[in-house]
Amino acid sequence: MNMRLNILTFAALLVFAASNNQSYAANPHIIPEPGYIDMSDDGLFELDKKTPIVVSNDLWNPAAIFAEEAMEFLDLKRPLRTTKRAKGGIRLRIDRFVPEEGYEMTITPEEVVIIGGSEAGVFYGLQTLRQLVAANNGKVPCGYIADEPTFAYRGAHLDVARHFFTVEEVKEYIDILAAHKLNRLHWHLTDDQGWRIEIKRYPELTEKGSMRKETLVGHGLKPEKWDGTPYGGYYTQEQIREVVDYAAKRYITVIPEIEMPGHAQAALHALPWLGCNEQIVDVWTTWGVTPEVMCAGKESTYTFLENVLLEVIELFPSEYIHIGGDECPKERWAECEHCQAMIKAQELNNTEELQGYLVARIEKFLNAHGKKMIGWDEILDGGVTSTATVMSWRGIKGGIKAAERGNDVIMTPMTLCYLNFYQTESREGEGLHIGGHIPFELIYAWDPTEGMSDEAKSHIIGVQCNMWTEYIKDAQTLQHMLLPRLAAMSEVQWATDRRNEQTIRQKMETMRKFYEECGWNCSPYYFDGRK
Ligand code: TNX
Repeated sequence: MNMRLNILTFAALLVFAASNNQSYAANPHIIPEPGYIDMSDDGLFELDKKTPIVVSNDLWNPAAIFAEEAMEFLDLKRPLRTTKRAKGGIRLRIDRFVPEEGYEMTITPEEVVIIGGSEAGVFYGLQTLRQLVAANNGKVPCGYIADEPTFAYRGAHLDVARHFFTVEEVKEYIDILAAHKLNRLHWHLTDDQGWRIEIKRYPELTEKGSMRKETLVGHGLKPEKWDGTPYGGYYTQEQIREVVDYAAKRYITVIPEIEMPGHAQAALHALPWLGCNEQIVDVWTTWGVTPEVMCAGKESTYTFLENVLLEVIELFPSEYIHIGGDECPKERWAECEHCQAMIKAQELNNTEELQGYLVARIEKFLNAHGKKMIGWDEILDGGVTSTATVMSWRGIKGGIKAAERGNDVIMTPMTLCYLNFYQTESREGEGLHIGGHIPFELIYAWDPTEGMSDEAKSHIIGVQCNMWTEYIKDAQTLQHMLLPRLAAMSEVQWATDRRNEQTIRQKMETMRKFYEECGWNCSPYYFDGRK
């Protein structure tokens, strides 16, 4: 037995050593790593301005996107031609024998055939081809690739409440996610420091709640200072639709988050009757956790939340709606007659359970409107039904516990998934950020279902990275925080076979050039060997 294992290990080592010495053609650099690659065929497919994209099964959308993207890498003046009939070229079709989001790609000197399990599968095949085209000026090594994702939910989050990003900037963020084969954008639209989505029923939310008087300077060391500059921004419903549509064309579902009952001071500023004591509060100018939260005792709060959600449901086709639920201090509730009356009426034991009551009530409302609810892992504290999907941020243990209880879980632990954290230990040259330390290598080495029972594993629907923007003020910095760490994240989310420290370095050098050609701002630390 031991002997056999040794021989196997030795054989594996030989293969490994050989693959490390292989040329790019035999071992092309694709991120995230495809499930199966065999580039042993000789020859090249040469893509140029005359290459047609031949479409069947109505695959005009992925074809058109690739036709445009190819322009950048081949320096073309106009997009590639898309057509129903032509010889050779890039040929796209769907076959139900290929896994749902997967694809098979066969490259010969005459043609590239991409067969997807769905439109999305074809799109991902084209994203792989895009990287191959970019790496070698349109010359693609011949061979065969079969690929499919490990996780169905491959998310990235974007906080537009702390700092606002324009429609164009959000679209570019979406482009970056799509190039890494992610399929969910979790859009954090409301928080203490700003309400960013137009709600027709309550125009005050954006009229008053989208603007803060000023912003805390730095980490707020005592004595605290503020910058004296008003800051704001919001999306009209039309702009929201535009972003949702843009993402859908790239097979990304946008999941909106409306924070409740905490992280809602901007809403309380706009509509003071949402709070327990109805005191006038500012749109918050400081970071952290504020005691000013929505009152969970008054019926008017529930009516408000339902009316807001009705408009949100109309705007977002996503099956999930995120209701926040994190970091809700209970000090106002403890002193509030309405909250205390609700605790009594509902026979609850304490304010923790009052939060559980609010969340459960909102979940019922969403379910009745055909939507599923996601909440941060605090929604487990007040007792929640097993139908809610939990976003586990406070650590890995909470996620495992929820999965074992039968809740679906999205893994997004702060220690591995917070891309607002520093990228190097020394922090040299990184600018001011919130704290923490998450280098590329840490994410890359992570196995999100390690040590879990098969039962628990079956409830881990995916993995997400989060981008909180207290210290991320512009799109340049946003991309600097996102890249290259998103590449490591996409390996965790998509790839089945990814732990090869040798090849990932080479692959990332190629990817760095790809980012440059796309005009995306990638940070240097990983490439300089700094972690
Ligand atoms: C915790 S993660 C928060 C956010 C902050 C973030 C900063 C979570 C559910 N809440 O409100 O922006 O930390 O890293």
